[in-house]
Amino acid sequence: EFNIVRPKGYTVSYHATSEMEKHHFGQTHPMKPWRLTLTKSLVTAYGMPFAMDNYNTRHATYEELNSFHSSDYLDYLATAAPEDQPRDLDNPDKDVKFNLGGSDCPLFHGLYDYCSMSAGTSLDAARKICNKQSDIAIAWGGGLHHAKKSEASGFCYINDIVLAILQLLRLYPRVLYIDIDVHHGDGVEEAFFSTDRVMTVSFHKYQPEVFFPGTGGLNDNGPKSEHNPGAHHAINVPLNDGITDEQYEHLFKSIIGQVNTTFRPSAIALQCGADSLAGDRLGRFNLKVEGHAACVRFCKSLGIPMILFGGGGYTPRNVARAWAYETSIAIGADQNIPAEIPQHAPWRQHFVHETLFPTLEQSMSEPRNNKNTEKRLRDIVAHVHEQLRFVQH
Ligand code: ZLS
Ligand code: CA
Ligand code: ZN
Repeated sequence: EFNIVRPKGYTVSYHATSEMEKHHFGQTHPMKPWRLTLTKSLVTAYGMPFAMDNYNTRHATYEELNSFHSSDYLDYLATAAPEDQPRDLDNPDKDVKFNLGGSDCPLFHGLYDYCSMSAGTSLDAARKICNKQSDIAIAWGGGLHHAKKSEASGFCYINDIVLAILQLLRLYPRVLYIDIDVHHGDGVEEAFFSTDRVMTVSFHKYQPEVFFPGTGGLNDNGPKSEHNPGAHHAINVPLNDGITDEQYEHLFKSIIGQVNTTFRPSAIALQCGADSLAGDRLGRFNLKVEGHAACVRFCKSLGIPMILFGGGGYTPRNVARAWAYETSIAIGADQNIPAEIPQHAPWRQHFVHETLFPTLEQSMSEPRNNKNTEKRLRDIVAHVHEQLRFVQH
């Protein structure tokens, strides 16, 4: 293909299943599992599978899901039928159990299969890292960071990230979780609130009452009770509309650079939600594929075993561009792949602008006003620096 060869000295594994991509949340729902098909077809059109170990994933077992989620919740998830959805059209979120069946987390046919496949993808990725069979494991079907122990939330039913991190903790003393989805990674943060073996860092749009989920303020650094080892191990980077590549990249490198030297993670779990890109249907930022991908490149440069998860992303062609390009970074082929989408790529018609790197103007008719001042971003970095003084490893 385009001179894409296996990286020397390290292994990248790609975990996916086309079964997952066939599920539908409903006509109008923003979450479109077929964006994974689009991603895979772009990765394949560029010839990247030749440079990776490719695994068709299995379903996670009930016992595996049970390592984080409660049995009550899983039993309902496994048996609830779409017909059980409340029919009160004026108030669709009324009377839903475990937050299942409302408009954000609908019950749909094959829901349990979909969830167990997403989790299976991330668990397989974690196992490859633990067995030292991969240096970077890719699970674009995972990244569902809002799910709670006994509750669905924000399009997420099973928290595959928590399950994967629990696997990593069997072998690695400290895991760094980084979340570049435009939403706050609340479910993962909460799951590891009381341990100092996981540090969570989420970058997100923050505007309580207006933007989901409304948590993740600058001063939310984990419960500060006296005997909680997890205190100071949650870092939040609350941002405003319209942040640019340059600002985001600078912020990301200074924060993650500092976190890396103080926390000294032995493994990294990076949630790459693509709804932080410009032109996303639910997002608010002005990031281009280059700015988003710079985060992946920086994490790779730290030379620590890493899982790349998917997450949000509601403009499928942009999701596919970002995740395909980030796959090329993982295998070290980013210098070799041409920006032009290959002629023979199926679905090529989806990529209106036939390049991997659309400009801001191509991504959205009217770029958002940037409401992030340089002063505010400096204050955020200073606050994080203060927090890290409490962290000693
Ligand atoms: O991070 O804002 C909310 C909650 C509501 C407002 C929307 N209504 C429908 C329900 C109650 C307060 N929910 C967010 C969830 C965002 C989840 C992001 C997930 C992730 O990217 C990780 C995967 C939200 N924002 C937008 C919508 N929901 C939303 C937009 C459009 C629709 C269609 C389908 C359903 C109802 C109409 C819907 C939800
Ligand atoms: Ca985030
Ligand atoms: Zn999101």
